[in-house]
Parts: sequence; structure tokens; C-alpha cells
Amino acid sequence: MKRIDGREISEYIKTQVRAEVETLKAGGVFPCLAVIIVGDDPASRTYVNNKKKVCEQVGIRSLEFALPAATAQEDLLSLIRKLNADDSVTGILCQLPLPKTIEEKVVLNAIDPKKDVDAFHPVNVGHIMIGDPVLLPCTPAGVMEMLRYEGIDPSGKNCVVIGRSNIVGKPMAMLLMAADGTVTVCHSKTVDLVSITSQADILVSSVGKAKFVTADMVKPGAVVIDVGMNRDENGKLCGDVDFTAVQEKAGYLTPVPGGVGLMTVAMLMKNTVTAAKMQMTKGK
Ligand code: BQF
Repeated sequence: MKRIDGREISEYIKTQVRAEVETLKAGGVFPCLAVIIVGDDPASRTYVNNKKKVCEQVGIRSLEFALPAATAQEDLLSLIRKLNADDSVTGILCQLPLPKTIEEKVVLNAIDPKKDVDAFHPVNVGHIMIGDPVLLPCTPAGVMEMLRYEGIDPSGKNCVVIGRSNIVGKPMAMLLMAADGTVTVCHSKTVDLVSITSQADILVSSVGKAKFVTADMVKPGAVVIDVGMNRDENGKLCGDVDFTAVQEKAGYLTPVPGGVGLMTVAMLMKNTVTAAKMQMTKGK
């Protein structure tokens, strides 16, 4: 089994982004990412800190807007409208999940699609769906970069995605399809999951359960991509894949931590550069 190293590949992406940021700045364009966090979920805090740290690494300015959990939806929306109108802000993201009192859809719809670096706005989702993406969904795009870096071409391969979320599963299926993969999406209502996953040349798991993907679910030599972000019985960060068992059978495997998560943040930086460029060329 070859371990796909998220650290190495994300550093490769960040080096490219750093160079692009330099060029933009030399031309008077200053990418700036506004990160909104509502409430004090510890995982969300960690993710926001990761994003700010990586912004610094690549020379992108970041602004944090930390709002209390009790923030009214209308107040969050007015912050977003203010950031939409601010030409010095080139990217906006609202860390998910939001408190239950706030309707996620309304918030995501409020972000200017040109500044929507998570690519969650319906306009950007539409671009992804028709195979003409403008801003890429960060996690699925990160997975595609890992495959490309390893020389793995999805064309004609059986690709199986477990999970159908709007953030990972659905856009992942779209990108694999756009790369000419034959894609099957499995989920909680799928009957006989093992018979489907064990035919996968490329298996992407985004379930949210530790040790969900066991060796019997994996085709010998398959590429296994672990998008899970879970805690094991000892509170340690782990993915969806039973790493010890699956590493004997898979051809390639991504670790957690040190895998897809790092790529998600690196691709966010790439989107922030893309968004800054669009605001430069398409004159507002
Ligand atoms: C690593 C996320 C679930 C729900 C909302 C590096 C991150 C994670 C792990 C990170 C994630 C997961 C993010 C590692 C951002 C990825 O070394 O393995 C980076 O910061 N992520 C998020 O913003 O929201 C989430 C997972």
C-alpha cells in the first residue's frame, strides 16, 4: 500500500498559491479572506484557526468575525451584506455548522457568489453540476488533487462515494464524473453496501463513523480516500477507515490526520486566489 501524503501534496499546492499571491500583490491586488464563526464549537474553532494559519503561510490576509452563538440570523446576514459590499474583502466563508436557530441555506444564499470560496452558493453548485466550475468545492477538489498528484486517472474507473452530503458526497461525485469516472453514490439507505464498495477502483468515504470502512469492503489494490473526521474510543482524531486492516488490502490509502483535511484548507487558499482574480478582471 502507498500512503497518500496530504502534508506533501498540500505543501505543493500552497507553494503554487504563494507564488500567485506574490504576483497578484505586485499588481496591486490583495486577496483577503473573511472568516465568520458563530458560537464556540471547539472543532469549528480548530478549523478556523487552521484556515487563518494557512492564510498567513501563503500571504493571504485574513479577517475573523467571531459572533456569539445567540446571534440573530438577521445580524449575521447584515454582516455578510457588509462584507459583500466591501471591495477589500475578496473571499467570504461562514464556518459550518451554524447554530440551529439560524437557517444555513439563507446564509449561504446571501454570500456573493464571486466571493463564495467554499462554493456552497446555489450558483456555484450549478456551475459544478454542469461541469464548468468557477470556484471548486474545497474537499472534493482536494481529493482530485491527491489523485492527480499520484498519477491516478479516474477515467473509466469504478468510483464509489459513500455519503451524499452537499459539502462532500454530491460534489465529489460530480468531479469524479467530470473526470470520466463511472460513479456510484452510496448512503445510509443503500442495500448491500459491501457488494458495491468491493467493486470500487477508487473508494471515497465521507460517512462520519470511525472504522466504518473495513477490509472486506475494499477491492484488492483499490485507491481508498478517507474524508472522515471522527474521534476514536480514546478521543484520538481518526477517519472512517479501519486503517490497520485496510492498509493490507488497499493499493493507496490516505491517513487521518495528515490526509484530505490538509487538502481542504489548501484548496480554500486556491479558491481565495481565484476569487480575488475574478473581482480584478470582471470589474466588480
Ligand atoms: C489534518 C470539517 C467536518 C465538518 C466541518 C487538517 C483540517 C482537518 C484535519 C481542517 C473540516 C475538516 C474543516 C487536518 C477544515 C478539514 O491534518 O488531518 C485540516 O481544518 N478542515 C472545516 O472547516 O469544517 C469541517 C470537517
